[in-house]
Amino acid sequence: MPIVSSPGSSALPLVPRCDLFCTVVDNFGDIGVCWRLARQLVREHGWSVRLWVDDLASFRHLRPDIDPSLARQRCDGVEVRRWDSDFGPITDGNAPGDIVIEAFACHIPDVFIEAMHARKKAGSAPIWINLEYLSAEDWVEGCHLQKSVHPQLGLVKTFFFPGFTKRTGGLARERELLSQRDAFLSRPDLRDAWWQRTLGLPSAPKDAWVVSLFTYENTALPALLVQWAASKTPIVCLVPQGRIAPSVAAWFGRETLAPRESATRGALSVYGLPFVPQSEFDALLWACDLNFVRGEDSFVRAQWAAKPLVWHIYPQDDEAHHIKLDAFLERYLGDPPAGTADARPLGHDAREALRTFWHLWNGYASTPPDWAALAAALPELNRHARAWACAQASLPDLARQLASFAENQVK
Ligand code: TRH
Repeated sequence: MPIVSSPGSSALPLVPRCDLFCTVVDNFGDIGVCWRLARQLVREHGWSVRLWVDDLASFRHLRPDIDPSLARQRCDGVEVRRWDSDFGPITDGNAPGDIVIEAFACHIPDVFIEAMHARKKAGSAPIWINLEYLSAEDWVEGCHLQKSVHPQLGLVKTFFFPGFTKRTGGLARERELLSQRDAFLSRPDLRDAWWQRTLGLPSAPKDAWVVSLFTYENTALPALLVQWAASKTPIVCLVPQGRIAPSVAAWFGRETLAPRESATRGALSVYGLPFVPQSEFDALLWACDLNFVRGEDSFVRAQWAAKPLVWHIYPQDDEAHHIKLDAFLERYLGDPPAGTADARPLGHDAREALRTFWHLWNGYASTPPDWAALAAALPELNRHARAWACAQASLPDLARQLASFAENQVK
């Protein structure tokens, strides 16, 4: 479709109706991002949101009360619709709302697009948005809010890019997120309660580094586990059920590391974690001193946790993800903007320890990542993580930007 710039047309009602389409490509990031956004548009912006999902079984991992057998259900004020391969004819029950969001360039049904066109002919074209994947690359600013026109139907689609600068669509951040985080971090009793609830331990371990490990399969893992086992400071590693847990179990000579099972070698203790509902995922990140995360949504949440993080980026063909990873590192390791609380530039050693560790964790070379160098930098990285979160929080969040964009289309 040709890129143009032209505004939308119809007036936005008091309670805008939004259709948000989500295709689950794999894992949990696609539905993780969409579910978070749907809830926030309802709770914080008063929208009526219908979330179309093609894989409710995956969704159920994040939200256990989702019933995959139901074509239609309500959850936290969001109408969740099962997006079957046969969308069926357009009726009053599935006609396009005022805003249509296709997440990550998923293909919304032709019959639905034709119904959007019918709305346009009636003088109220829906605002059509393609929500893109997150990237820190420079070109994102130039593409954010670019428009293209459907060659046959004349419908205008706007490309909405999340990002880390004020010329992008921002990051998902709920209104209460940072105050909830700060309450958790300032109250050891909340942290202890989390340990009791999640692992049945009486309290958070003292004098140990606590690390969460939510990551894809990784050939660098055994070398890291060896270093952790030999660490001077004890390491407590929490491993959610999923893609990395079998490799951790295998390193201990076991078949599985089920929830609440543990294993110890030298200074390293590992605990299997249940896959928690998404609403409880932040607490896991807050409870740790260092978080290994992946994909998109956990990567963003780890930044809001204001703790040091190691990102296992989603691998792409031709190593394209390395460009994306380096673009983020460039921003993240840069000096915090003036005026950011507790902002001091990171020292050279801390900066390079993190950069090198991330590179090796993401397969840039077959050298093992250097845990000792990263561990030495953790206090400084901790301060930096807080300054980064604080600077990012000064920008408007993704849902707010989407809502403002939709409102501005009709002014
Ligand atoms: O699961 P991911 O790897 O997801 C993706 C998808 O693969 C997608 O196709 C790809 O394009 C994208 O990454 C970049 O990682 P992500 O994005 O971090 O999503 C994980 C979600 O799972 C996130 O919302 C947090 C949630 N989660 C829980 O709710 N409970 C848990 O216990 C854990 C470990 C995660």
